[in-house]
Amino acid sequence: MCDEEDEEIMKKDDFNFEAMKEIKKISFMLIFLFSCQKGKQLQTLETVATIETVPQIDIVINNYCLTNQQEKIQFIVYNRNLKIKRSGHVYDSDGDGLDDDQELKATELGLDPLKAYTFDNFYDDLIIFKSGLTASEIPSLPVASEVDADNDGIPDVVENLLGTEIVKPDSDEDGLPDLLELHFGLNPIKTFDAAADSDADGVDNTKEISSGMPLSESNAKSEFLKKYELKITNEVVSNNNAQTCYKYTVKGLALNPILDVNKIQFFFLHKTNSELNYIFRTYLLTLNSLVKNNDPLNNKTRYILELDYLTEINTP
Ligand SMILES: [Ca+2]
Ligand SMILES: [Ca+2]
Ligand SMILES: [Ca+2]
Ligand SMILES: [Ca+2]
Repeated sequence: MCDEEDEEIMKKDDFNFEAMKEIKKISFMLIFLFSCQKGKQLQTLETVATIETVPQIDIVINNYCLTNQQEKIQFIVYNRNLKIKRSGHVYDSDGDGLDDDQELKATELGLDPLKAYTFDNFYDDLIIFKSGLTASEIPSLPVASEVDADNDGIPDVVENLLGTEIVKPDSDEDGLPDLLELHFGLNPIKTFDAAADSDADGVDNTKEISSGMPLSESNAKSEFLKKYELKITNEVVSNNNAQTCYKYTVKGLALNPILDVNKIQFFFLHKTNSELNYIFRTYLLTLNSLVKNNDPLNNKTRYILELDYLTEINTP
């Protein structure tokens, strides 16, 4: 499948890969169209599941505590192994930001949909895919290390290629960190797209991401999407002179049932005085260790998980 939505995202995804372009000047669009043509000849994984086959989880996060000098700004959670589209669920088995189908269609690269780093270097498959490089050119990439000065999940050498800043997790300061923008097909060095409404449905891109909705398919008139909209609430559970503690409740995060472990990405943003602080953690969710509640009304399984922010999330 090479749907219009994906083409649209790639057209918008035109940020600066100058360093890579110097290695080989190939436009992303051409590469993408080429891979789509190839994909038509391939057998693909069954990546779109029906609504009945995907379980959901409710997550409670306790002890998110801020001092008087700190201000709560933003909280986002998403499942790196699954995306929701109007047509159904799309799987990303290795959680690298490229759907299984996209990886299989990029036959010239030989990407492994079960491995985020097919080439065993520090360039994940998403970066390789977007670079426009061919497999034979990959060894010519600058030698990488895991040094990640701003601890945002993108090594310095990769940030240099992307044109993002190595000491700022949110290079364009629009409230969405670079890695999150990459995973959702936004541009990490242009501020306009966080507040833009790509699918013109009245919900801006930041709100779409934080409610689990697709950025480039209108939410309107879609019963399927309504069923999967995340409900996130927070309440103050203690408040004294030194700090305020919150409890976050996330209702209805969709899970990939094919995998034993789902990569859940948490992103907390607060301000200390005027400076933004990002906490960005991947939580590995093992499905068979979870409390399971049946939801006979909706004929599906609902999982429940309670986490402590201080000990289970806010640790490297
Ligand atoms: Ca993938
Ligand atoms: Ca970094
Ligand atoms: Ca940003
Ligand atoms: Ca929208």
